Amino acid sequence: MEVVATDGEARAGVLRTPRGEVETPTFMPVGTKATVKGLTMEEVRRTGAGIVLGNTYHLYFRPGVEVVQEAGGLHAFSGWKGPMLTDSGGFQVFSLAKTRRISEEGVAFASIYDGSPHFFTPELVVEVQEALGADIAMVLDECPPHDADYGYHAESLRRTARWAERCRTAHTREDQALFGIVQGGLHRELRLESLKRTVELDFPGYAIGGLSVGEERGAMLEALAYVASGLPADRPRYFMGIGDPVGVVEVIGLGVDMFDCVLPTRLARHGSALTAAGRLNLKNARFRRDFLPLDPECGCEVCAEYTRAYLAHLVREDELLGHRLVTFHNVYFMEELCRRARAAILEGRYARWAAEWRGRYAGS
Ligand code: PRF
Ligand code: ZN
Repeated sequence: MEVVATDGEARAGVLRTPRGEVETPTFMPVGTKATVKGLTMEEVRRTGAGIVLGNTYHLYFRPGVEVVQEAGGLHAFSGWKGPMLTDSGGFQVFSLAKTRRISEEGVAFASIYDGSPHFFTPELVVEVQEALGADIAMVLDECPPHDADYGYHAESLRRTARWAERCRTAHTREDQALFGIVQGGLHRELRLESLKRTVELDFPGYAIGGLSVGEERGAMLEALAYVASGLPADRPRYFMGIGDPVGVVEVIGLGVDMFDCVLPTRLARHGSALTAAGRLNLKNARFRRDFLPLDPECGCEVCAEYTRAYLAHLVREDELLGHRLVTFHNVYFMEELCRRARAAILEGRYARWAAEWRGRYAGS
């Protein structure tokens, strides 16, 4: 990772991977099941996205690692030619399973697909991610509820650090970068302990996990600020799971380079469009005869061709095309937001740009 410019804590950089370079800050659209729901990979590319995320958890169950491997890896299987990142599956085990049993060895849980019992260890999730073949893989971590007690967070972050070390030992692919994940909840000393232990393992990149999980924004930003300031400046910083435009502008201001979230694509499927003036719920009656583009300031191909009235009609009728077009626009919107943030950082006007941007964006 090359940091090209800084402005306050914000960074503009270039992330180098075996499958090409990505300008940062960058929003990674989520392709949980090796598809960004509704879009072809060629369309994803046209949104300006540079790197796409996949999920070990889901791909492990369906279609299964062997199928992806036989296809020649996640890139060949999905048709995405640029860089890819896979999350380790830890977060999905903790967020999706009704019950799970954590031990030093790993985590036991039931599959969301058929209830069958499974056991993820640091070694297994590394092996699976090596087989999937993304350019960036993540260590197995535990993301406890933010309001778990102090003792639990302490125990958990130490186990996550030991798992991180086991992941690093198990990791063999030289054409794949393995990122560490900082946990520790919202307690300053625990965050700093997790930071120290994770950085000691000397990963080529670091994620900040366990945030944006229901805690207050102020507490989230405070925790992010002291983690980010302690991470090595020459390594990429990935904030896991933030995708609301206001939050994104805030975390970029604190030095985040990469982030992902299902929000922009999920909102699209529910008929909500992201615009410079805030979110539009296309199911609202006021759009039935609104012949403006979704966002008059947007340069995307959907805004060039279609009106709010048409898209509102498709969304109301639950037409496939409606979901597809709004998804395209929303992902483009996030990538454009990143490009503008980057330009502002390069020109040393990030704080001013962010305040102006926030002033025009209604709600969150
Ligand atoms: N860990 C992992 N993936 C994640 C998270 C985490 O803490 C989050 C939390 N916002 C989203 N995705 N491995
Ligand atoms: Zn658009």
